[in-house]
Amino acid sequence: MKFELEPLPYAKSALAPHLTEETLSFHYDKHHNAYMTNLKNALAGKPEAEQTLEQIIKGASGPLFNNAAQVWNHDFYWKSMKPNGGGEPTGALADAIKRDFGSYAEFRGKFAEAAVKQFASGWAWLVVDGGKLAITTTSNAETPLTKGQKALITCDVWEHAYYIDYRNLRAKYLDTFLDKLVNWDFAAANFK
Ligand code: MN3
Repeated sequence: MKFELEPLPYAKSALAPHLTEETLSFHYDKHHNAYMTNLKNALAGKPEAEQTLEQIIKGASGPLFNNAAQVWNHDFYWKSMKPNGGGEPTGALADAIKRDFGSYAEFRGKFAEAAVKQFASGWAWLVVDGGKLAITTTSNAETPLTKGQKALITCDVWEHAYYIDYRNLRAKYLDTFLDKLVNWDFAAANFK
């Protein structure tokens, strides 16, 4: 397969002031792009070069897994946000959140808490696991793809995702993600 970085689903300035153009420039052009470059280098001359990204993630370990999973996780993260996002979902996803967490407020608190408590680098996710919604976190490049879970939304909690705009205040970044950025349309499409 020929791997190229997927374009961002919006302009780099589109999430400002919540995430600035500087953050998206560093995060997409430097970090995400580096994972893609490293993936291509790791694939050179290997049979996995013929596989899809998902196949590589499910079969690989070490640097090949890390870079492939980080490419996938970041594509998923960009789609998990949108300009004028945030707030509560509607429709079937809203019903499922109420069913599995009690209320949106309960879900919101638990998602933010899990994301803030994830030690060091990683990701916070809303997933479908065994027919129920669940909040999970993963370390480094780990991804629900390898755990039999269906990802609906993710928040990148590596420091590079928020340090330019929020410095050490991960909780403030999470509040902004949930109240101003999260793309429930994307989550609902994944939930279908
Ligand atoms: Mn990142």
